[in-house]
Order: sequence, then C-alpha cells, then structure tokens
Amino acid sequence: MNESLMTIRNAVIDGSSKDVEGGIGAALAAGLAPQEILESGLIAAMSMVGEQFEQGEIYVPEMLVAARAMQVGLSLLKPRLIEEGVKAKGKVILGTVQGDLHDIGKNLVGMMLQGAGYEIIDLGTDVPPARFAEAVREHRPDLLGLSALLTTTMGNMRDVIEAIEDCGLRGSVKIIVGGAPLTEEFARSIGADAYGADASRAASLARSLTSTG
Ligand code: B1M
Repeated sequence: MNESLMTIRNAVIDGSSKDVEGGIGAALAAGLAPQEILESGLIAAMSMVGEQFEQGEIYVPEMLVAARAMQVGLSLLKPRLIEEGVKAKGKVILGTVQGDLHDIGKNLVGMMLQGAGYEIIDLGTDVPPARFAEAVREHRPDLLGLSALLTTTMGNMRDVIEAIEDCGLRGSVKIIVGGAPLTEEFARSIGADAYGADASRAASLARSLTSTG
C-alpha cells in the first residue's frame, strides 16, 4: 500500500491531526485520487478504531481523538471531493437523530451530496423529531437524510418520519436513511424511501429520487 495512506491510517488511529494533514498532503502530491485517500486512508482507519474499541483495546477518549483527526482529514479533502459540484440540483436537509452524537458519516454524506450539486442544510446531531419536521416545513427540501450509528437510536428515525407525516408533509419530501446498524429491510419497515449503505450510494439515490426524467 502507498506509504502516505499508511501514514494517514496510523495518524487517525493515534489521533494525530498534524500527521493526518501531512499524510494527505503527501498522498495528493503523489497523485492519489481524493476518493482513494478517503476510502483506503480515513475510512479504513476509522473501522480499525471501531474494532479496537469493540475488543476493549481503546476507550471513548481515544475514539474521540481519532474522530477529531478524521474530521481534520475530511475538511482537507472536502474541496477536492466537491470540486465537481455544479449548480444546485435540489435541497437536502440532513441530520443525526435524537440521542446520537455521531456525525462523521453524516458529514461525509453531506459532502458527497454537495459534490453531486445539492444545497445542504445540516441540522447537526441529536436532532429531535419536531426539529426535523419544523425544518421540512420551513425549507421545503426535496430530500431529507437521516443518520444513526447506534442500535439504540436507529428507532428514532421512525419518530421523525411520523412527525413529518403528522404535519401532512410526508408527500412533499423523499427520505433517505443510513448508518452502520441499518439495513434495507429496516428502512422499508419505518417507511423511508431509500436506504443509503454509504455516502456515494446516498448521492446516487438522491439523483434517482429527485430526477424528473
Ligand atoms: Co461511537 N459507537 N459511541 N463514538 N463510534 C460506534 C458506532 C460503535 C459501533 C463502536 C463499537 O462498539 N464497535 C458503537 C455502537 C454499537 C451499537 O449501537 N451497535 C458505539 C458506541 C457504543 C458509542 C458510545 C455509546 C460509547 C460510550 O459512550 N460508551 C457513545 C455514544 C454517544 C452518542 O452518540 N450518544 C459513542 C461515542 C463516540 C464518539 C463521540 C467518541 C465518536 C463519534 C465522534 C463523531 O462522530 N463526531 C465515536 C466514534 C468515532 C465511533 C466509531 C469508532 C466510528 C464511527 C465513524 O465515524 N465511522 C464507531 C465504530 C464504527 O463505525 N466502526 C462507533 C466512519 C464513518 C465514515 O462511517 O458513520 O458508518 P459511518 O458512516 C458511513 C455509513 O454508515 C453511511 O455512510 C457513511 C460513509 O460511507 N451513512 C449514511 C451514515 N449516515 C448516513 C446517512 C445516509 C446514508 C448513508 O443517508 C442520509
């Protein structure tokens, strides 16, 4: 594997933002594609961090510094990833559901959608159902994207969809859900329009759900 990708992985795992920055600079200078740096460097490192956490080798503080280093890497790659963005194809509201603070995947989905030409309104993390419904009423988006990383919070997606139904707005917006514990079947069971397994799938789903042709 390319040496700079190794540097990036180790730097994320060690929580060293400075080395992530150096590694990404080196990888770009070596001509690696931003998508490859993202997948084989940053995302690969994060799944190793997850495994170490699961095995009790590291704890929440280490996971947090790794996440910060990953965010630094994402912000460096962001301009490259959205470079191809053209004029807005539609409006998307994004958020992580109530009780859940994980936002790296959601941010990545936001970047990919921005790169695909969508205007993004990001409500952040730990967003209550009423806040989602209020934002849909206010902004009238084409799409609503919900993220959840915990088995204990994924059920809150159903509450968001119900809140939007209760306001009579369900017919006006397509809903994509995603996050590591979700499945296609779960998405269907809560009445979402689509399940995005990853950020690039979310972008292609957005394109097909909003295409008029
Ligand atoms: Co947490 N955490 N965490 N964590 N964390 C997980 C999710 C966990 C799987 C770790 C583990 O045990 N192996 C586990 C969940 C277990 C479960 O429920 N099954 C877990 C736990 C238990 C917890 C705490 C409860 C720990 C504790 O306090 N004891 C706690 C909960 C806090 C809370 O939310 N209330 C907690 C806290 C944290 C930190 C704050 C330390 C930090 C988050 C920092 C941040 O996000 N700003 C953190 C991290 C970093 C992780 C892991 C290691 C990495 C998550 C990540 O960013 N992955 C994670 C383990 C893992 O996932 N391997 C873990 C990289 C990211 C690019 O992937 O988010 O999956 P992901 O997003 C993907 C897809 O899922 C998809 O596309 C993305 C990119 O392709 N996707 C969508 C996501 N949203 C989408 C939306 C879409 C479409 C696709 O459409 C709208």
